[in-house]
Amino acid sequence: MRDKKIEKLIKSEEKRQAEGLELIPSENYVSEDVLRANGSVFTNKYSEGYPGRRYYGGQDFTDQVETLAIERACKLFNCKYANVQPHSGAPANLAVYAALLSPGDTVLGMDLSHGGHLTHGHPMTLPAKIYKFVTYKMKNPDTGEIDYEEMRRVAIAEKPKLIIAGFSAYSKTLNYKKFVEIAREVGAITMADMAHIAGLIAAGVLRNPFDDGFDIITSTTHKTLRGPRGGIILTREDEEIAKKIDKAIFPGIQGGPHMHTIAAKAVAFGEAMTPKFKKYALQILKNAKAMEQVFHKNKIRMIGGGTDNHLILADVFGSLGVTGKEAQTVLDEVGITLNMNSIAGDTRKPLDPSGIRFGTPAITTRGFKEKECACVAELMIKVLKNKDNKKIKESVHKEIKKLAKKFPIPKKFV
Ligand code: DSN
Repeated sequence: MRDKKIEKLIKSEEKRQAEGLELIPSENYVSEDVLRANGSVFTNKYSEGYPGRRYYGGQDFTDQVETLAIERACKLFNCKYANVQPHSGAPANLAVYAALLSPGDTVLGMDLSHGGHLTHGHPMTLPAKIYKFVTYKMKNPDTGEIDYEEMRRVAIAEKPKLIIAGFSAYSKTLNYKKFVEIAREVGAITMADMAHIAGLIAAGVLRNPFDDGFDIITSTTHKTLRGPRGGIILTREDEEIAKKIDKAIFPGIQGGPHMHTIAAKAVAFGEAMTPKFKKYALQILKNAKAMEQVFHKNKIRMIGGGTDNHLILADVFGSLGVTGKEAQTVLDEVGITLNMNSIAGDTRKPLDPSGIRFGTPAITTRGFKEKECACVAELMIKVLKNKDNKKIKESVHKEIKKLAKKFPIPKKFV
């Protein structure tokens, strides 16, 4: 590469990823095939519109790429319509709102502090300035069960047009049937934002919200699904909704689709259809359970009491007197990357909350099994309990580097 400054930074990031352990539950490593498609000449091409209906010439191959991505997405998630153009999860969610709601309409989503996502109505986001968001919460953060009675009461009182199931920091199982039941009672459309668990749903190891009657699924493509940074919107069977969503993405909120990313999405969807991917998804769950058990054994409080998916939210301040920020920093020092996170009822500020959020998608891609994951959990706790002990931190860092060396980031998944 001629740009030596950027080349150096790429190499440094490669080294950081290779030598450390990635526990941020929304991150993963892509295959060299996904990287190749993402870095391909499709980045040069403009193709506003949809396959067969474009506003620019020269679309012979872009049309084929996008059609393949759509077909694979539909097959993977068992639905009729897919829009593969969203640049990421936030525009995917915004497009659904723009397609189906009028300004001032009400949306019911999970409270951010109980695990929901910013795009489900945080006051600082654009959607919250256009629509009215109301929330549901967990009944009890120690079991993680959603308060469906309260959700129903809010839905009847507020008459939302859209009800969202989905999260970015929730480790338990949502009862999709209950969502659909409540939505039907008040005439709302249902949308599942499955960004975090898309890979687990694609592999069939977690339940597909479409099987319980959800109308729409939105997702990113880079988390457990292990594709490029990007988004998708899926519609089970309603052609009218699908048409409105297409219009909302283009020309509604986006211009030219990123065809290189769409090519990479198609590759990732292809990889996710393989038996190997199913095995990978199962291992993600087993690995998260193995980490959960170590945290249990050490009496560290986990929101929801543990995990049913790929992530764990631990109350490190309540259990160990270490703040989320301190935990994130000290674990970074020993080569473990995760993120601080607010927990339900947190009395601390978001920039130094009580919790940490971590998960197993990336280390499972590296080949970690239960044994290594339990070992990582033990090492994490050792560091958290000895955060000012230089010697202990140095020895843990050595262990982490050894593990990273033993399990290099793979290039091929199928
Ligand atoms: N930033 C993503 C996450 O880490 O969960 C969600 O958008």
